[in-house]
Amino acid sequence: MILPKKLYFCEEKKMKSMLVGFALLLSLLAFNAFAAPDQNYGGHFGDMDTNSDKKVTWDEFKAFFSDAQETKFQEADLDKDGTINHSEWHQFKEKYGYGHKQQ
Ligand SMILES: [Ca+2]
Ligand SMILES: [Ca+2]
Repeated sequence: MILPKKLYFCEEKKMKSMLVGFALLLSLLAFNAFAAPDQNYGGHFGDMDTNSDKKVTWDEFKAFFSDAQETKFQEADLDKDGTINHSEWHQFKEKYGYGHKQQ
């Protein structure tokens, strides 16, 4: 079926407003994800370091925390060598108040 040109134009406009709506919805979802409370990164270093090389890699980190954020990993990696060592981990936990519950 061949549509008149004017109708094509209408459809295109509709598509555009749908796309705008979709983009709005996506940004709302993104905002909600951002506003959601942080995961509690209160793990013990030894539990995260599954191969016991005294370094926690991103792979170990995300295996330990199911919804780990890479930004948090990078933040904890103070010397930016791509792994988290014991002291970096403690500084990270202290900064956010994770852990240090049992004393
Ligand atoms: Ca390790
Ligand atoms: Ca590091």
